[in-house]
Amino acid sequence: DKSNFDAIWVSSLTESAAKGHPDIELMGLDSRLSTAQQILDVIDKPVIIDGDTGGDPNAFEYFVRKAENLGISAIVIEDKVYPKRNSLDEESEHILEEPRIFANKIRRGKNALLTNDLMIIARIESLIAGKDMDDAINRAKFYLEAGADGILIHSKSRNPDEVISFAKRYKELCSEIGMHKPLVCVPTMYNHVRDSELRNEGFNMVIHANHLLRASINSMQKVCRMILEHERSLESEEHCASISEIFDIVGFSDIKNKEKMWR
Ligand code: SPV
Ligand code: MG
Repeated sequence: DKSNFDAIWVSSLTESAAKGHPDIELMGLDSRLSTAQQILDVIDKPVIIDGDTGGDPNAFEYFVRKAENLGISAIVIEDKVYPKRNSLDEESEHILEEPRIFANKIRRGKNALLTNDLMIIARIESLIAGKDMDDAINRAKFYLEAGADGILIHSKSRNPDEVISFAKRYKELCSEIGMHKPLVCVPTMYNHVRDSELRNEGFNMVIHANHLLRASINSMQKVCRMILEHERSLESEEHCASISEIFDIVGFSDIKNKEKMWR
């Protein structure tokens, strides 16, 4: 469907950046939950939360219960050691968690849930941390057997070859263990590949993780500069949404129509 997205990704990078913080697990998962709740209050799409490392297994149990209560559809946690660094940073050292320890966190999370309504998706950072494909596939096996509802394979390569070869091996693994769970990717770096191509390679979900925040930063900076330069806002108007567009988006126009109808 080219007219609309299917779900909302509550990204750690963009949630932190929107509040002026680096993406190093400073904000805490309660902040992520509160942002997700604000979104769920006004949007009727499934919400997927970026749960970073998920914290320790005890914290993770509380986190999944709170997310379940809010009506969140899925949580993604990544198999790095707290506090993680953003995966796209070339300079950071990305330290992976032991597969068995991370698998246990997933198991604890799944067991803490009261319903089957919240998916826990395990995000594999092997390729981010410079490990090989065998490491990534081995982890996928551990996590699926621990009850993960899906696998996200992340990559910061400019070329999609590594995620595509993971997808092939993942398909074989799923047949081998008799579990066919969704496969997810985040093509921020290999952004020339189309969603339909990724679907053909076996991906079930594609997350465009940060483009709305990046687009708004560009516009906000441009408009700030224009207002300062011209000492007025006239010139910046064409880069701004109109006030009536805001009224439409937030439902005010709808309220006015209803009030007219019932007056
Ligand atoms: C995010 O959007 O916060 C993500 C994806 O986790 S990435 O920034 O690529 O790590
Ligand atoms: Mg993140």
